[in-house]
Amino acid sequence: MLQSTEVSPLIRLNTIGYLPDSPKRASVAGKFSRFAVVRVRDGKTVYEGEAAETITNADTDEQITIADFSALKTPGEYRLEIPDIGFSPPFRIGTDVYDFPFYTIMKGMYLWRCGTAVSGKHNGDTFAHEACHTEDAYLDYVGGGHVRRDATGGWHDAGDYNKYVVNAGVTVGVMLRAWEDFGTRLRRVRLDIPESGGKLPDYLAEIKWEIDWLLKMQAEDGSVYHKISTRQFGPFIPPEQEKEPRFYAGWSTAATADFVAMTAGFARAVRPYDASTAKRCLQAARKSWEFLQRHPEDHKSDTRGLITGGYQTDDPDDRLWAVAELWETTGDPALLKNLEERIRAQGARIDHDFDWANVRNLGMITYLLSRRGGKDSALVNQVKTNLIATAERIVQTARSHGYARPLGDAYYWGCNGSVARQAVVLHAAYRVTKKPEYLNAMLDALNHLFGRNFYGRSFVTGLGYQPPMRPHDRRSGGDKVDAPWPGYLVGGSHPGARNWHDVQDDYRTNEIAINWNAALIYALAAFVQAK
Ligand code: 9MR
Ligand code: 9MR
Ligand code: ZN
Repeated sequence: MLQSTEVSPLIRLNTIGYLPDSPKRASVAGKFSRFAVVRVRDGKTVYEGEAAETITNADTDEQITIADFSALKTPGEYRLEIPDIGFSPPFRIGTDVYDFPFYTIMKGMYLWRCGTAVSGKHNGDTFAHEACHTEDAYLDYVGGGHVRRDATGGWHDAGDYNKYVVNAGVTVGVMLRAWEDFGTRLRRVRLDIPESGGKLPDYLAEIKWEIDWLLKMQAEDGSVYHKISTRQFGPFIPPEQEKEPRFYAGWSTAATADFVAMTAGFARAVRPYDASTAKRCLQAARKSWEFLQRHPEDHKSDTRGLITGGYQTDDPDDRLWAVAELWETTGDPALLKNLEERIRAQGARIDHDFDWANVRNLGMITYLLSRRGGKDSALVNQVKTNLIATAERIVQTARSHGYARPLGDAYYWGCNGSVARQAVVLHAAYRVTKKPEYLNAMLDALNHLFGRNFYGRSFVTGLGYQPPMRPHDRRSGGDKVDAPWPGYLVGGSHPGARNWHDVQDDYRTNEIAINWNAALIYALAAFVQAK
């Protein structure tokens, strides 16, 4: 066949690789009739196939022809070879293909830690910073004068160093969902973090780093401050060099409700390992839940003077999620009644996609999958029907898209995170029905993010073929290492399918954020092998 092994940008597939027994499809933006799979080690052809269907892909304005090599199941490292087009990037087939990505992306969470020194190695480079933001934070904007009250710790939000409770909500919520769904395997995963070898599994220890900060965001009366931030977004310098004062922003009911959900959910997860932390978290959750009962109004944070991330959002979905987690942890029948009223009032909806502004799905799934008795079975059936309908819609959306993107042609700020987060609804539907289509659509999400996309590139720093090199990340832009900090999913193309720019200034498409990483953690957790 061809002489050189030059990679053709027209062949787009998962450049991390495929599980042996899963579907394996590449999207090719060019005409061909036959293709081969060749082994990297010796160039030997191990599989030959014919072009499958051609899809007119509207969002990228391309004719995409599919090369299907699902029948190849032998572990190894391969490339596609297509006459007159060229070679694909190399990729693997193996049961463990997602183990290192999972490790790296979880390590990304660790490297996001604030208030402490961090250090990690990747590809021969060391990524490190000294303890940062050790003076968090001042009460000036919440009526406490220029007085410091401890709010150190937690993860930086994104490419900026601020800390926002609402975005922590969907992040911790999705990570705890992964723990509930895949905990038996996640328990065994080693992350090589400072807590490794301690009483908590590494996965929960990493989440605890965020929870310990969140507990400091609770005020005396049970309300929860909305964020900790500088007055304005700061420059691209390492975090320990950022000496601008950081302040509390006023409480919000959305942040308070998310706090309830996170601490109640974490209490449940951590209870078998650490009863005193579980107790502390549950007490905190109850206190904030009681505050919310005294404050039924949707109260937004007063963030005047702190012109950083907003994360302002209506609270009915947050309150639903809060009571769902508190009920699941305690079994209190009054909470179940409250939850079911909210579910009815919100139409028992399962939303097609969701992010920080809408956490209803998390509460709905907790309710549906709960093994606790006393639920209204008619309501349970309604939720189940809606869940399956939404999962079917996601499967159809992926099927009719040239790159099998489970979010179809929706492109918005952070849409790569939403592509990965589709896995949460899909897996809930899988638990209820056991239909393999739902697992396959979860894999479609991973395939897309790791290279089966218009760019033929990985969207995760440090992983896969031609990953992002200039993310909007203050650590990456502010240190002396050429490579960006590893293990971060960038936000993704928008407003259209062809608007991603791997340029540091392009924070609209090339920033990184904890909520996007958490979604990818969930999708990967479903498939980690964890030997
Ligand atoms: O760098 C900021 C990024 O982390 C935020 O996500 C983004 C949107 O809120 O804002 C970025 O800051 C930009 C600011 O909004 C406008 N001036 C340029 C800043 C980029 O350094
Ligand atoms: O993810 C957020 C996105 O949904 C919003 O449209 C956008 C503009 O408000 O803000 C995004 O969140 C950013 C936050 O405001 C500041 N930290 C970085 C976040 C990711 O870009
Ligand atoms: Zn910090």
